Amino acid sequence: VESNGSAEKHSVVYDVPEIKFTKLFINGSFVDAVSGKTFETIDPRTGEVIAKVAEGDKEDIDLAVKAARNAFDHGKWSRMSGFERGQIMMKFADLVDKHTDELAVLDAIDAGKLLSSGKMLDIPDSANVLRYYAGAADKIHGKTLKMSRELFGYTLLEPVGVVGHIIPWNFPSGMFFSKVSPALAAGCTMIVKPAEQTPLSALYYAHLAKLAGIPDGVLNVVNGFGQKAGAAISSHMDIDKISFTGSTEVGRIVMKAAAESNLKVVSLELGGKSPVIIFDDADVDTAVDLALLGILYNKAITVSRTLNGEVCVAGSRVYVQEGIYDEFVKKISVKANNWVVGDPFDPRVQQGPQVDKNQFEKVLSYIEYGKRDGATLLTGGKAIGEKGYYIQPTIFTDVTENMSIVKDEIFGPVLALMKFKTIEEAIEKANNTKYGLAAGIVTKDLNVANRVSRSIRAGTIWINCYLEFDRDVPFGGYKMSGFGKDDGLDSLHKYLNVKSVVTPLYNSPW
Ligand code: TXE
Repeated sequence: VESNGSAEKHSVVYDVPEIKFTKLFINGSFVDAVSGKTFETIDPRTGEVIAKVAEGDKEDIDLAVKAARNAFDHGKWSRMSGFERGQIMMKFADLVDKHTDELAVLDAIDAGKLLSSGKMLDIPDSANVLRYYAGAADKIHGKTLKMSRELFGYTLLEPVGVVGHIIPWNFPSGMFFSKVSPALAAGCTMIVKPAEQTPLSALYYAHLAKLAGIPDGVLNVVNGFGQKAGAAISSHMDIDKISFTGSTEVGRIVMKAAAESNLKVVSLELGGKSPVIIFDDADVDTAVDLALLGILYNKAITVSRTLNGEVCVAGSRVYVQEGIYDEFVKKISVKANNWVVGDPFDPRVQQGPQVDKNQFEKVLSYIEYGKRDGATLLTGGKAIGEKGYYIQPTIFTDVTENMSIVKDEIFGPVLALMKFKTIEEAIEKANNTKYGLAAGIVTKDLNVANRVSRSIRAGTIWINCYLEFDRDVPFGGYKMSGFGKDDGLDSLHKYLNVKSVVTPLYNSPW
């Protein structure tokens, strides 16, 4: 156990297991990249190489799209009954459950996610997301239309076709299934491009999909870099829809490429800088826990689920009303200083490493900007240890709205703490951002909660809670946090086209 002044770093020895799948998964088979190239995937606990993975590029995306188009056009999946599709998806979910331990290990070594969180949350939730959409697969139907003349009109909901999913590294499993499951239920075929930092679990899922009976060509996984494999997806002429989660900058590039190629439909789930507003009437201890949960993504009470701020809805701006501000600052500093940072395999650990060197350096440079701009460091502010990408839980006070630590998405364990007087001021400050992904409100006053929740321009509002995701709750942003919902039945509809059919009711002239 290492002590670091602020928080502690725990280490355990854990051998990297055998990595079974490292190739691309195209048309039901694991294959090398056309170029024969591979890239290294790195363990963020140590900075060491875990495995070499096939590196897909444009030619590989072309092959995957051809397979997906062929599967779609032959109706192997799209014309299978919804019930049958649902049955296969259920089987897929059972296989995910069966391999939970192995999958949680893959995400822990590839993304630095806590093993306990993978076993108890990420992987079981992934299987349940599959089941949720499996249950919807045979309930997809259009409407009978009330026509103004003697016509019979109805709508059909049809799968959009071939989908490209580009996903990030912060939830390698959760993100995979929140994209793939509704698309499968809708009857689409698809290509998934995982993030280059976390290529491993998606390949395992491809293997399980085949075992479950998903026909060849329906689900293809092509690992590779964003500017090559990712760009080949967004500019492809034969992909009908793209579902992207990642940075706002890349979201813009993806949308532009879609517009300049075949005008494929785009949905974007992008960055955030979410506010948590804590009113005077809140219980300060509970509010401190919620604020820490928001930025460090920990749920110590039910189950540890820390993610070191690498979550798009991180509550990275915390506004505390003046009456409880001083007490809040005192209490949050004590808790943050006792936070346990370390190896994600250690069950005592609350916060693992950042995913890679880039993110680690990005977070540390924002901490420097905060200091440079005159903010006060309440806790943390440093890297931990010599090896791996660990950062202390960092809280700044004395921050102003124009500082980059308040404006930019940092995507790490860095919190900006601010004081406010009135509800109007809180609303104005909370909305003073280009993002609009989520917001938290802590108060016992229902009128305040109602007023603030309707005044904040964000896709999700958590009242007296934070990060309460559920598969039936649509998730997505306002403003530059993107558009189009993941989760819930809204997400299923992203993968469906509405076709209108009209015919004369009586005496057709034809
Ligand atoms: O994201 P990128 P990065 C934010 C967060 C983070 C920052 C950078 O602030 O610090 O983004 O992270 C693929 N055409 N989020 O660099 O680059 C890429 O291969 C097509 C928030 O990892 O956006 C990966 O699969 N695709 C976010 C995916 O896009 C391209 C989660 C995301 O990578 C591409 C992750 C291109 N030109 C980061 N360039 C969230 N909303 O949760 C890259 N990609």
